[in-house]
Amino acid sequence: MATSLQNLSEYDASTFIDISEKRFGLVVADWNREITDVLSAGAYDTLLKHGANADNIYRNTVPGSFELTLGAQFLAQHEEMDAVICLGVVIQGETKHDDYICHAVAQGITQVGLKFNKPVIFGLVTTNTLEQAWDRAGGKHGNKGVEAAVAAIQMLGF
Ligand code: DLZ
Repeated sequence: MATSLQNLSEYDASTFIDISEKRFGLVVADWNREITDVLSAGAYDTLLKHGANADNIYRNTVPGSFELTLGAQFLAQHEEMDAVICLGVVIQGETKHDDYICHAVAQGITQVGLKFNKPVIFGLVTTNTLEQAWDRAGGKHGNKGVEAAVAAIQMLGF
C-alpha cells in the first residue's frame, strides 16, 4: 500500500497490515541446519500467526549463508513475491571467513531489496559460539527467525 504525503503524519509503520494475500519467500542456509531449521520454523509460524496463508509461503534452501543473496534474488525477482526473509547462522572460526560471509550477505541482500524495491530481511545470526547461536534460536535471546518475520510484515506496511 502506498503512503501518500497527506496521510504521512497518521502513518505508523508498526501497524500490521492484512497479509493474507501477501507472498513470502524464506531462504534458509543449510550450514548449521539444526539451528536454521528453528529460525525457519519461527519465521513460518510468525507469518501464519499474523494472517499469512500457508500456500503463499515459499521455502528454499541454499548451501550456506554466502548463497543467501542469490537465493533471495531468485525469489525477489518474481513480481508476485512481496517479501523475502533470509535466514542463516555464521559462527566465528579460526579464520576470517565469518567476516567475509557476513559482510557479503549484508551488502548483497541490501542490494537485492533495493533492486526489486521490496523487503529482503537480514535474518543472519552471527555469533562467536554455537551456544550463542542457540540463545538466538529459541533460547534466552528469543528467536531471530520470529524477529525477521515481524520485520518483513512491518516493512510491508509502508
Ligand atoms: C564455508 C563456510 C564456513 C566456514 N562457515 C559457514 C558458517 O558458519 N555458516 C554458513 O552459513 N556458511 C558457512 N560456510 C559456507 C559458505 O556460506 C558458502 O556456502 C561456501 O563458502 C560456498 O560458497
